[in-house]
Amino acid sequence: MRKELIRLTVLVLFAAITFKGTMAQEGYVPAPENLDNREWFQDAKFGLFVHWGVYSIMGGGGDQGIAEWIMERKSIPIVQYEKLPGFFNPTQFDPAEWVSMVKKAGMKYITITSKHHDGFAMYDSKVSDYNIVDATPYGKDVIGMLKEECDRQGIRLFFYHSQLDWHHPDYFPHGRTGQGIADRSQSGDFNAYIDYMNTQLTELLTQYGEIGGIWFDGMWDKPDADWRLEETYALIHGLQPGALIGSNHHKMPFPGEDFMMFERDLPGENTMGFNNTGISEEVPLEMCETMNGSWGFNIIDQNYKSVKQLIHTMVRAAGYGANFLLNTGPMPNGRIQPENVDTLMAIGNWLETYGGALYGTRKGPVRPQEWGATVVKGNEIYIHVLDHRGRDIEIRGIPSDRLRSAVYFDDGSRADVKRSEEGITLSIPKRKVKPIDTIIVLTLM
Ligand code: JFZ
Repeated sequence: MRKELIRLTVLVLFAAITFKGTMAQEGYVPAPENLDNREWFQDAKFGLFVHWGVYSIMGGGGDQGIAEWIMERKSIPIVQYEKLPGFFNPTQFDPAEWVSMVKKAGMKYITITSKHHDGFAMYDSKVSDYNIVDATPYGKDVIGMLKEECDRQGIRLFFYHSQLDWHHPDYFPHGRTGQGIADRSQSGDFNAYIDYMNTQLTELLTQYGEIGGIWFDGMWDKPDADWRLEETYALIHGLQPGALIGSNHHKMPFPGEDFMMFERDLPGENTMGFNNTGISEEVPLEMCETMNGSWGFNIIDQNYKSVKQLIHTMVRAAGYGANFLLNTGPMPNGRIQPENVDTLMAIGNWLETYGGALYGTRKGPVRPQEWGATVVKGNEIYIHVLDHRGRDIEIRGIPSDRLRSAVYFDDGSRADVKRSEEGITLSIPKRKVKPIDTIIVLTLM
């Protein structure tokens, strides 16, 4: 009997521990406007990720692969790191220019760091002076300025908000990162930290009108801590039922989350080593990617991906039903790196011609293959051939019995598509092959 009781207690304890992490907004039912926004989100396909903070001044400190993590990677004590805001003066920040660039790039939304792991608020926060208005010579709320401009130009704004915080004294016990920062507090009340975070989130959800949503990151620092997600998610959905919540915890979505994200990997791929979950069928998907190897501004990282490579990733992501959130790390003067602007303009040019085969689509009947990807919109299937290799392409899983016509997206000329037992065979003559993406539109009956 006693043994049984002990066993039961152990079981219950174990269940409580393993459950705590995934307990979120149980029984959450998305509001109608949330469901509408999920459709909008999936139609939008393409957004700009912005990593901007006082770390941008350091430009990675001459190391490849360091940017917004410099505080932890170089073990900079809090008291020294706190000098950075004093140098942050992005006098050339022009929100109108940023948002026009975003529009020309064919992007529909921006996700910007309201607070990264360094704990510095890039907006006007009342609960801490460690923010851009109170602690920098610039003294202006860049997030508020950007939001106004986004509203003016019809771009939605999301906030990346770090749950991990290397600066706040109540972020204790410490997680697996930031151990080398010597002067972090040696005691603290984690619940007080969560209260503080929820207050900052309340500010973000009440000071700037309607926002797109919150992109959480950092739970992985303390996977077993009680993050009180239930409360945080209910708070956000209560203040703005339409706001979409996502979290970069690299697990299947928890209740209360409205989209699932993949960091620097296509859904289902795991080249980075931390995207080893499945793919949710319940919520919209998004993948984020860097233009070089850094999120924040890095002055030596010249390892830029080509326009072709980025478009290919965007199209493959769409083939999985995922949005493409492409990152830039603005410079400390407030301008976007010219190399990044060039890349974005080139992608925008491509989208101007081919966007009709991407925006508003959903994942296709066939999952992305070596040769490319498929997406659907209404009774049309768009076949994006990215890697042609001069061969016929067999595509299984296309309902060829319902096939009415097959034409090139560009000029509407007929494409050579033969029905096969399990799908279709596509022959593309060399003269029809496009350097980036050859698109064929199948219309079904
Ligand atoms: C996170 C951030 O740490 C990073 O600075 C950036 O903002 C990116 C978009 O998101 O990246 C992660 C998240 C988790 C792990 C590694 C990097 N992880 O679990 O090892």
